[in-house]
Amino acid sequence: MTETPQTERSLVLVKPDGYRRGLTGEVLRRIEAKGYSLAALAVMTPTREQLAQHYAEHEGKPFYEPLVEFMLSGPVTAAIVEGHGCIAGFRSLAGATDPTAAAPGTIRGDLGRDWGLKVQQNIVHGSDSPESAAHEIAIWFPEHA
Ligand code: RTP
Ligand code: MG
Repeated sequence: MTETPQTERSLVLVKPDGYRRGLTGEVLRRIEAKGYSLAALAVMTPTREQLAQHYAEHEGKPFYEPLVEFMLSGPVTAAIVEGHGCIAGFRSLAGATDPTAAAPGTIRGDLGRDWGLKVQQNIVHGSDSPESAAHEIAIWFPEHA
């Protein structure tokens, strides 16, 4: 398949729960099976500073501190996903934030569950708009910003 250049990009993370559970390959498989491309891929241990920037919109919310601690709990895999419509398309693949409510067929619906913790551990993150994607790509892949 060919695609015109200047296609859309999304920043996807396989969060520490996905990494620990060995689901990184399964998430990447679903992204590729959908037809999107991986433009960059790296396993990394995020810093508190990166997470403060990434989750700035949630600062002050009750789940903010547990969310940052959870994201610091182990490696994540960061990816730049590429393809027309991939921002909405990946969020559709991911499913609802709450894995209990997420539809079967989605990553969170098929592979996630409520573990009774302070914050939802829901396997993946995906940018929610072109503006967030640009902001998040600059945080995780400054060389691709
Ligand atoms: P994401 O940013 O990770 O793609 O997820 P999202 O848009 O579906 O969810 P968002 O509202 O942006 O929340 C960011 C992450 O915070 C955790 N969260 N836990 N009440 C809770 O336990 C709760 N609320 C939010 C989740 O890990 C969520 O993905
Ligand atoms: Mg979000």
